[in-house]
Amino acid sequence: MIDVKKFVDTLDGKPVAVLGLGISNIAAVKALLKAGASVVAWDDREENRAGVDAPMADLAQEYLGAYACLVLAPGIAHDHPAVRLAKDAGVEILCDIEILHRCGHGCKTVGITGTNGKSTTTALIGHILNENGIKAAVGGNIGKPVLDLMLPPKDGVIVMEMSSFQLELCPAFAPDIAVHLNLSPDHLDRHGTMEGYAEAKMRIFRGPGKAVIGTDDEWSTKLFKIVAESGARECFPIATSGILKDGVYVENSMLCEAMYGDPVEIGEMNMASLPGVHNHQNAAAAYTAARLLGLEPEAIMAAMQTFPGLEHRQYLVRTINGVAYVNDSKATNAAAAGRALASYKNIYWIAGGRPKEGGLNGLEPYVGHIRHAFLIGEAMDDFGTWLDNHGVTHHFCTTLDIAVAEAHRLAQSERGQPGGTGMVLLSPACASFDQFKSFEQRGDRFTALVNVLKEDLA
Ligand code: UMA
Ligand code: ADP
Repeated sequence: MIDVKKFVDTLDGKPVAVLGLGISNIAAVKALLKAGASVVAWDDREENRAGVDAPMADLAQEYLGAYACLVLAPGIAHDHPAVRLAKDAGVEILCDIEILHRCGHGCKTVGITGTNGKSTTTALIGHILNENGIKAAVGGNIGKPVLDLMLPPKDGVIVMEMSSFQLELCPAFAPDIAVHLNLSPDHLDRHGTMEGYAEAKMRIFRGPGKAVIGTDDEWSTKLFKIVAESGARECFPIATSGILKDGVYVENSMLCEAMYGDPVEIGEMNMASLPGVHNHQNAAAAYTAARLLGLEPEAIMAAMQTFPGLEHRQYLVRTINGVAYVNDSKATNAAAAGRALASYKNIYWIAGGRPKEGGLNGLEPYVGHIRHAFLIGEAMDDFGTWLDNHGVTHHFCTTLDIAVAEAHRLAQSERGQPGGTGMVLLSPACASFDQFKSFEQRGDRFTALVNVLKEDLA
């Protein structure tokens, strides 16, 4: 656990209000109490207050002007009554990442944001650094609260996945190396518009340092121009489509560096744990960040070869009679699912859950890759209509259990037919919350179901 005493010393003895007792604020409460802060905590769900050893008060009924700050769970909308009270009282609103920053740890920091690929890139950067003897602590939106991390030595690096929600709660923190991958519609219920979403992402570039920015989509190209023209940060573009004269790009699966001169071919993108063009973007970003931290090209590429991949992201669970069963539960929007659909052919596709705005729009180029779709959850009817309109056969399975059984039956029975052996892919293009607690729980269920499938259907 991080020692937050330096932060607590800045509070002039005032209490800290903590709202939302999810994993990051449970860690924050523990760290604050341990460092001697006076804490008043609250969660609107009674079951989430139980077991948290801190004084409780409904913060929406409190005078928040008496508090030093409000530590807010990232998922809580900013129209929550307590947030409005804090704003009215001029009280700072922040999250655990800002607290870590104010502890003056002295380590270098890398922050990774973007709509898709954050966790993969974050884990990959951490892996490359650790493989090369640079102690890296990896946390943030990837699922490990930063205040639960073991602080690396001062020559180590803290690598943090940062969501747009967390960026909005970091008034001062800006990472030494800010990585932005891509931008496509997501979380619009929270940010209102793409402009609002982009504005939140832009916060990662405040302050001095270096910036690594994906330029494969229009929105991110715009962000690149704004940051580069502002001169605030030294900017390095990355791309997977087109050659760059001043950054890092992948062309025909070859990673090329042109950061400080003419392009040089660095190595083939052939790592089994990083399939698909989208992973070229993640690899280019991780490569660039590692270069900016002083590592040599060969050392970075060697470490990429041993990256084990991340569960729930195009993760091969099992192969049965040549049919691969792939868990891509983390694909919670159409753009992410599109990346997986683009990576394979003959797909028996399990999709659905709680749909995002726009549904399956954008997936038109990949309909030819889908052999049959198995639909689940709240999205079933809408996805069914979309697939009908695009000539994709499908059936309604309602639950993941039925979908896995049906996909298995069809994929195995059609083995060896024209078009070749297929693969079963869970890549839902939806949030999980209609039927599961999280995308992890959904992916774990898929894995458990796949692990008990029979090789012989007879
Ligand atoms: N709550 C209230 N009142 C409300 C709404 C919620 O009290 O009106 C309470 C809930 O009952 C719950 C808590 O607030 O107890 C919500 O917690 P949270 O989910 O916001 O926060 P954590 O559990 O700390 O998890 C957060 C990130 N969650 C979100 O941003 C929604 C986790 O990212 C992250 O891994 C974790 O911090 C550690 O940094 C998850 C996520 O879904 C994976 N992120 C989104 C994404 O990746 O798209 C942004
Ligand atoms: P995030 O943490 O941003 O949600 P992940 O690395 O967990 O990203 O990957 C989530 C999903 O997004 C995966 O299922 C994968 O198919 C897809 N994906 C990964 N990297 C990218 C990328 N660079 N661009 C688009 N989609 C991606």
